[in-house]
Amino acid sequence: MASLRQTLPEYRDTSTPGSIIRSSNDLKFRRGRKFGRVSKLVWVFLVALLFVIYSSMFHVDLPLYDKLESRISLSTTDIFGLGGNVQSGKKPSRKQRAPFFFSNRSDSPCEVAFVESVDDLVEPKETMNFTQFSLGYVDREEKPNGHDTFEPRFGGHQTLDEREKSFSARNQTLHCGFVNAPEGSPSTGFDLDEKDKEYMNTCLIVVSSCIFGSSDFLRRPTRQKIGEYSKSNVCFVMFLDEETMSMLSSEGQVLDDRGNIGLWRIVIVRNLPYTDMRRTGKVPKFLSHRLFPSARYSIWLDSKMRLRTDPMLILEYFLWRNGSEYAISNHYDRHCVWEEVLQNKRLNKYNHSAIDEQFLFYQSDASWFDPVTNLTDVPEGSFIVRAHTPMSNLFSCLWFNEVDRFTSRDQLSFAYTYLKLRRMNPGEPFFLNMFKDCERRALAKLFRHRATELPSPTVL
Ligand SMILES: *[C@@H]1O[C@H](CO)[C@@H](O)[C@H](O)[C@H]1NC(C)=O
Ligand SMILES: *[C@@H]1O[C@H](CO)[C@@H](O)[C@H](O)[C@H]1NC(C)=O
Ligand SMILES: *[C@@H]1O[C@H](CO)[C@@H](O)[C@H](O)[C@H]1NC(C)=O
Ligand SMILES: *[C@@H]1O[C@H](CO)[C@@H](O)[C@H](O)[C@H]1NC(C)=O
Ligand SMILES: *[C@@H]1O[C@H](CO)[C@@H](O)[C@H](O)[C@H]1NC(C)=O
Ligand SMILES: CC(=O)N[C@H]1CO[C@H](CO)[C@@H](O)[C@@H]1O
Repeated sequence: MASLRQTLPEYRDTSTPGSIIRSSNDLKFRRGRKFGRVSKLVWVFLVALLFVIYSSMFHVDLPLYDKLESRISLSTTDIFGLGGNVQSGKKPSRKQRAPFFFSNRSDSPCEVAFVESVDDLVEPKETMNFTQFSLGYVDREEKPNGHDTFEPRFGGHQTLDEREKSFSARNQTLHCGFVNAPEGSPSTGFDLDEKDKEYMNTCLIVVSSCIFGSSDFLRRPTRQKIGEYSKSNVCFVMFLDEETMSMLSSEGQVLDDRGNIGLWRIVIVRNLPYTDMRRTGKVPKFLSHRLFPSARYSIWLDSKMRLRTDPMLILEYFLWRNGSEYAISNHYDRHCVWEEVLQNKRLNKYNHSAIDEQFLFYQSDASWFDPVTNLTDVPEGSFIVRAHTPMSNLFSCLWFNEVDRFTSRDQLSFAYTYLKLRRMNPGEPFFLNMFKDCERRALAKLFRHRATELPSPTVL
């Protein structure tokens, strides 16, 4: 209880219990001894009542599942990562967790010690020990003989055997989106203009984001924070579908003569590969190494954020400074995959049986995968900084394939994909940097998504 009091100093000052104590003091002052006798009875009653409440709350041994569920039910429902409430404790429990309005809001940014200037930045030489191998990508799938019902898919038709082999960090050709249909069939989607493709082929460093289905506003990077070097050397690419583009136009956001809105170069995506906009958004999110084949580095930014840090400083801080090849922010609240599952189910935004199927598959595939005890961090995922190294590209493809095969909730597959990749390649390091969510907040200002356009339920 002492710790509760320490963590909640505001409770006493601002809430009703404080004022009750004050007014009963006033009463005592006026009524003297008589009140003293009455109050003894009141106290006995209160103590008994408190005892009943206490034992009903804390002495009942819930099964683990219920415990987790009750933990989660106490946190508010911030599945879209809008940062409305943030808990500070690592292991939230009923006893520690305060109602969100009393909790320590850690949604403020924390110190991020970027270098002073981009002028002296030097990209580390290739002497770093990144695992080397070469990846090829399945480019086209032919219709198998005798399969009249074969339907071409953007993600292709990877077999479970191919999936298993794809986790090996070695020279290989794997599925990684952009799988074309047989000659003569319509495209599988994510169609881009040739001139956009040409431009994208020239990019060496990319900052990208997307808005599909008019789900958000366009947020331009803060110009004053982006240096001259980045303005002329970094590609800022915003992927939009036609619907979003016409919505933005109707709101007065028009392309300049270079096809930009502010720093963003607008790239229109036609023929979206999935009806689920969330899943379509995973294509630019995970597959920047496919979209920008010459790029050495990429930064992914969810559309809910406005970039306000020079991309070169971001690369230096998250990758170069400590030799990482893939950096992603930690989830501020959920540190356990199983909590993530329950949260997704509880909010009822996602098809329960699809989530169950995914987890049953993971548990039967990998005896080591125990989502309750392997408290692997859940990525927040709205900000990803990547060197386009073989391991980083392989991980991106594997993660995309899980999202393509199972649910589009990428936090559910992150830990499994990462752990499986590590276990299948014990000798091949993957330099992952999971940084604190507050660091992400220092780089980019967070907004709410367009309120009217929350993803429709059960879209899997
Ligand atoms: C909130 O938490 C942070 C770190 O966890 C701590 O530094 C800060 O002092 C806390 N603020 C309050 C008001 O308790
Ligand atoms: C690379 O490997 C060498 C030898 O194994 C080691 O001395 C060096 O510290 C490593 N460098 C990095 C950046 O991990
Ligand atoms: C993998 O590919 C690289 C270049 O494509 C080649 O140099 C290397 O020998 C290959 N490794 C194996 C084990 O085949
Ligand atoms: C939910 O998922 C299951 C299993 O993937 C599927 O059979 C079912 O059709 C889905 N239900 C809805 C409403 O999408
Ligand atoms: C880089 O730093 C982060 C956070 O301090 C750490 O989690 C990560 O493991 C480090 N990466 C490497 C390759 O040292
Ligand atoms: C990758 C990893 O840490 N796996 C662990 C998950 O939990 C099981 C059982 O607790 C351990 O045996 C695994 O090593």
